[in-house]
This record gives sequence, structure tokens and C-alpha cells, in this order.
Amino acid sequence: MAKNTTLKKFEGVFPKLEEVLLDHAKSYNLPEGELAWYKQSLEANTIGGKCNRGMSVPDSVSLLLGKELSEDEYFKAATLGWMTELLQAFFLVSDDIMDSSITRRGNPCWYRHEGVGMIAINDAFMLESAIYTLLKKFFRSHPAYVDLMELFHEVTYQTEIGQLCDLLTAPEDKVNLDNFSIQKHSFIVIYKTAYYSFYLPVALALHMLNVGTAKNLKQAEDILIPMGEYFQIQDDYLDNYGDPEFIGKIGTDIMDNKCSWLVNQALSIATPEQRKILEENYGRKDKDKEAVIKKLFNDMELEQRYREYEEKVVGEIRENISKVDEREGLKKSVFEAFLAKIYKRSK
Ligand code: GPP
Ligand code: MG
Ligand code: MG
Ligand code: MG
Repeated sequence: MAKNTTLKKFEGVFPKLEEVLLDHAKSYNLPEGELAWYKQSLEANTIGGKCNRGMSVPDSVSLLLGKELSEDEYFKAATLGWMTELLQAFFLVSDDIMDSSITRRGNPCWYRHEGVGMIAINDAFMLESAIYTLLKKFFRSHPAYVDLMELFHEVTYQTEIGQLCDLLTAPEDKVNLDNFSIQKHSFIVIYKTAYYSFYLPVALALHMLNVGTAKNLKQAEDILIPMGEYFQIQDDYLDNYGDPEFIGKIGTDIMDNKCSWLVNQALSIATPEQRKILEENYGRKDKDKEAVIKKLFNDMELEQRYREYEEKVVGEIRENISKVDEREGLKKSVFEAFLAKIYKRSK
């Protein structure tokens, strides 16, 4: 039976891709200092994460084929996986600026590195460009080249409209809790997270094997979007309840006035007094007010509420998976593997 890839094996592919990207930049006569900068940005922003998204491409390809991958198959699948990691790097570098975040993966956010600042915006664009450089280099003659390219473009757009909604529902210093709703939250998380984190890796695997049929893609979407929604709700939960040392980032959602799962839950059960506390303390760049909200969330037992939500949603996802039609080459195990990686995660 096919074994899961390991982070070590997956990371082993990166140097080869980095070389391709640097050679590509050299072919434009990019001066040495700038080349070194690009190399540093690539390494600082692309490596060092959990690589769950990236590794799920080779894992999915292996499950779809029902065998261990040959060296060439692994390299191709891992290259697509690294392209999802580059997309993620592009998003995270940008998102940390927009969210005024402090740390990422246990280090200062890229824009907060010495001498980087707003150059990080251009670095983010270059991380995005790297996707298409690799796609052209390795998949130019693949029958699904155009599908793969359109998929990256569409998923990028979907993430951007999710991010837009995330940002516009969270204006700085203009707190209006009426802007929040569970429906709004659902739109935000499906678009800003679920498409690129869940649907993309499996759609890439299907296209790589030329089984990206309309039916398979639709079935994948119907299961992976709710799974991605659950994943981002975990992220919202961990923003407040996770251990910063362990998750590698310091939560900013309360001070950033985010339409997060927690505040929506709080609003749905708040007494008039509790709503007043929310109105006066949520979304302020003030540590003491943040502490008031954290205490309120504890008093409202949101942690317990989250556990109940988790059990319920995972039951529904499992039920969906059991109904997958495998006749066009899709496999239930692809989704089971994905779910197993995130169920009850604390990081
Ligand atoms: C996660 O939101 C969403 C993204 C990283 C997508 C960003 C999209 C762009 C178009 C830039 P988050 O802010 O909750 O993530 P984190 O908690 O990791 O900062
Ligand atoms: Mg963020
Ligand atoms: Mg954000
Ligand atoms: Mg978050």
C-alpha cells in the first residue's frame, strides 16, 4: 500500500526547483545582489512550514494511482505541491502585512525582517510568479497545462475575494458588530482558505493524472470546501486558544476586529450585557481590552462550543466522503487522508 510522503522527502525536492527559479532569474541578467535577495526570500518564505498542502499533492496522486510513485512521478507531483506552497507563501507574506502580524512559523514575519519592510510586497509578487515559471518549465507539454494554469489563476482570484471580504468586515477602529454574521464568516473562510488549501491540491493531483473530469472535480469540491471551512474555523479557534510557541504565530483576530468564528459564536448567544462588553472592547488595539474579550470568551464557554462543532462537522464530512462515486478514478481515501491530517489539530 502507498506510504505517505515525509516532510524530509518533500523538502528534498525544493533545492532543484530553487535552482530552476534562480537560473530563470539569471537568464534576465538579474544582478548578483538582487539574485541573493530573491534566494533568501524564497527560502525564508517557502520552507519551514508544515507543508500539509504541498505534501497532499504527492499523497493524493499516490492514493489515486493505488501505488508508490516512481521517482519521476514523485518529482512531478511534489513540484505541483511546491507550487501550492509558493502560492501560500505569496498569500502569507501579504496577509501578515495586512493583518499587522508579528510572527509566522516561529520567526518574525517577512516584512518585519531587518531591511525588508515594504519590499516584502514585491517579494510576494515574485513568489507568485515563481509558480508559473515552474509550471511552464515542467508542465508545458502536459495535456492539462492550460487546466493547471487556469486552476492556479482561479484559485488565486477566489482567495483574493475572500481576503477582500475579510478585510472589509474588519475596518480598523470602526467596530460595528452588525457587520458580522455566520453567513459572512462562511463566505470569507470558504474563499480565503478552503479553495487554495483544500480544493487546489486535490484538483492538481487529478489534472496531473488526466482524470480532472467535471464530475471528479465537482465531487472533490463538494467535500473539500466544507473541510476547508472546518480548517479555517480551527485557525480562528487557535488564534485565541492555541499556544503561540507551538503554532508559531501570535493571534491578532480580536485586536484586528476580525469576523472570526469565535466572535460570531459569542454574538449568537450573548446577553445584552455581554453584547455591550463586546461592543466596547472588541477590535481595539489595546491589550487590556483584548484581555476583557478573552475572559468573556472563556465565560461563554466557547472552547466547549468549538469541541461540539468539531464533532458535528467531522461526522458530516465523513458521511459525505462515504458517498463518493469512485467510477471516474476518484478515491475516498484521498479525502480520508486529508481529514486525518487536520482532525483535532492543535497547530
Ligand atoms: C488566512 O487568514 C488566509 C490567508 C492567509 C489568505 C490571504 C490571502 C491573500 C490574497 C493575501 P488568516 O489571516 O486567519 O491567517 P493567519 O491566521 O495564518 O494569519
Ligand atoms: Mg493573518
Ligand atoms: Mg488575514
Ligand atoms: Mg488566523
